[in-house]
Amino acid sequence: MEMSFGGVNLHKTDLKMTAGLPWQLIKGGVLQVAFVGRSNVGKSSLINSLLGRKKLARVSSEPGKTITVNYYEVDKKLCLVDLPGYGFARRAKSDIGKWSSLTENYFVDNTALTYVLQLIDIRVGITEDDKMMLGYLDHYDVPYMVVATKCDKLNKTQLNEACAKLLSSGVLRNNTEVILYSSLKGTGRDLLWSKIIEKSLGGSDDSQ
Ligand SMILES: Nc1nc2c(ncn2[C@@H]2O[C@H](COP(=O)(O)OP(=O)(O)OP(=O)(O)O)[C@@H](O)[C@H]2O)c(=O)[nH]1
Ligand SMILES: [Mg+2]
Repeated sequence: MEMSFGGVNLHKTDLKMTAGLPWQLIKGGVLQVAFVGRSNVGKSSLINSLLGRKKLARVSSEPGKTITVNYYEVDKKLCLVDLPGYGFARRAKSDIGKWSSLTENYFVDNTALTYVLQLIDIRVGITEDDKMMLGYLDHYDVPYMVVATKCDKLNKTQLNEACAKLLSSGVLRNNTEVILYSSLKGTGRDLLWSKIIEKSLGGSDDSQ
């Protein structure tokens, strides 16, 4: 498995910070790429897959596993930031308040944030909660692309249909890029890394 992209050595990764309260959020320093999406969409799995690690970020079939903002620093050049999942059907009101204050605060005056990966479960498509998140991203004027997760669960025809539906939903910004990903199989890994490097560090991926 490729462990270096664009001069970034993935072997040098560690969990730098876990923030459960707004004042613990990191607003400067090493560049950040944030991962957002509803609970269970596969954020933590995606981070593990990208980093070539099995259990760095905790994965669970129980929604709501990640309730903190977790910063995974790679080679002192880049932080992959796992934000708490949303989709609150079974959550207490106090949890929703905590989620909002942490998530909204994360975007405010965060000069280190370069790019957001908005995860959408390819089988589910864009939900009402996703629309709220996309609203935040528009409000804070953050550039984003979409990572369609769990692509191993659909066949090619279904994938094409689901993708077309995403792109014609009218909710995404014009020209939003969509990358198909499977953390289970590693599909999309090289492509997504080259995008992350391009969007955050601005260089081209010279590892190929
Ligand atoms: N088949 C398949 N399952 C996946 C994939 N990615 C994640 N999953 C499964 O989806 C479930 C949720 O994954 P997580 O990575 O914990 O999701 P999360 O978005 O971090 O969830 P929260 O921490 O609750 O916000 C787990 O059971 C994973 O094994 C994928 O690409 N393919
Ligand atoms: Mg998680």
